[in-house]
Amino acid sequence: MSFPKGFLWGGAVAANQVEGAWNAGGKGWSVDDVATYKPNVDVKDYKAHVTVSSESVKKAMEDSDDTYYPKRRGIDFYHHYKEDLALFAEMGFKVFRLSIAWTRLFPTGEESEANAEGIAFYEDVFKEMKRLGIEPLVTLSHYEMPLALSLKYNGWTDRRVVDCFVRFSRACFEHYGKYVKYWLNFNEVDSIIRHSFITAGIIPDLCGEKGEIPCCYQALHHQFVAAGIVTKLCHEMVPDGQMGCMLTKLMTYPRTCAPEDVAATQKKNLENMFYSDVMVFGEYPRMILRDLEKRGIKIQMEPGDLEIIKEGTVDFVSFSYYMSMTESVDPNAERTPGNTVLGVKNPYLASSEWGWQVDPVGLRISLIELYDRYKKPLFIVENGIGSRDVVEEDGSIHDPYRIEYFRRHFKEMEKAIDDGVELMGYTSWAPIDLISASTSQMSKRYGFIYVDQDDLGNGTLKRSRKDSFYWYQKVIRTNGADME
Ligand code: BGP
Repeated sequence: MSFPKGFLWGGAVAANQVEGAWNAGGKGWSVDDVATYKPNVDVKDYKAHVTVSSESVKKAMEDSDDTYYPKRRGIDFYHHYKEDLALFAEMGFKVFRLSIAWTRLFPTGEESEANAEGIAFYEDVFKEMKRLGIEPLVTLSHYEMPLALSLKYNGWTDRRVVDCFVRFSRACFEHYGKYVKYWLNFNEVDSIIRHSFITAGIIPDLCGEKGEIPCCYQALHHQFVAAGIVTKLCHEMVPDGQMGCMLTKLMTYPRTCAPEDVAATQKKNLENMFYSDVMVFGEYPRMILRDLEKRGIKIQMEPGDLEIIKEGTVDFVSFSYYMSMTESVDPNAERTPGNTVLGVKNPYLASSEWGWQVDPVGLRISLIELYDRYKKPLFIVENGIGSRDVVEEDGSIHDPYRIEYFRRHFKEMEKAIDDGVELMGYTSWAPIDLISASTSQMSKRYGFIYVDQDDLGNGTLKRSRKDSFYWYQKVIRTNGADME
């Protein structure tokens, strides 16, 4: 068996990492607009890159020089979207995943009406996609909270943000429901524990005595409630609308077969899947609630919350997959970074320059595990490798390492499909070079399309096709039959 007919091949980006034009068209400040590029900080120390304080946010807002705030400029997709979509169409994309910047529609998050210019921008984007025959897959929230909500309410820790998000989602369904059938609620909903600011607008020093972690769980509960409400809304407002959840699939193996290592690994994997468990099964897992209780973390719930969560379960399960790691109870075990995590090194795997361990078989294991657990169609909505590329004198870009990464992962997807997994589609991260979510680097490149811009924003923004562009085009054309 090979890839099913109609398999949705494509690519994925997020508004804050590509659009730029951060203050154009009536857009308000978003949390990403204060994300800082830190050239002197080790790129493997992800925490140092994603951590903020009231002080650093204030300093960034006062800084009108955008050099060290790359997400403000992105790759200027805002003005290049026609050219970029044409390149995706040339590769044969069936689907393109993008997000809607909340602050383009609601600059502070609290306006009663959506900003007309913002509405018009995405409408044009979707019309162009339809013209090109590319199906949109839209993430409602991909690290794009209005900064005003973060400063006023400490982000999602405050219940009132649920209403703001529902108003935003309603506007999206109302205006774009005729173009968009596939929706995702929160990108990597589990990431709140790893970077609470970009995921949920939480500024740790505003959490007071309570501390950051309890704030994260409270915010998460609000996101679960919001997810339940908007899933129902999507079903009511969007013809054939489907809502998916989205998790970071952090594959963890036991470092040894010592039962203690296996037990520690099991705990880690259960914690990783807790978020999608809630959105698929419509209830908090008992063991997670018990764990929170033991840690003294109390979530404030309002009457009716659990019913909302129960009634608003998702239609499909999507996830990102980049790397795997191992777990060990040995405190001296050597560690390595992954996607905003620190895990124990696996001696059988090679790592990217950023320390992420490349593990295609782990993708197959993840697909089987998630399908067996949820029995819902799966969608891989992020997968790729960040690498430095070299532009040759003649302008060509040879990236065999990228082709190799994708080929090995696609072969494992094919095996999982052959084993019976229902896989709707695949969107690579990212089809075009963009600003890194964690380190705000431009030089950590993921694309099939090269963008001429460096970490400080120098460059012409010219788009060029890498070798991998033609390779992915062939894969799509043959629906995965030719990966050579
Ligand atoms: C995921 C995020 C993306 C993306 C990707 C790669 O966790 O959903 O936004 O950027 O990771 O991470 P990075 O950009 O840090 O290399």
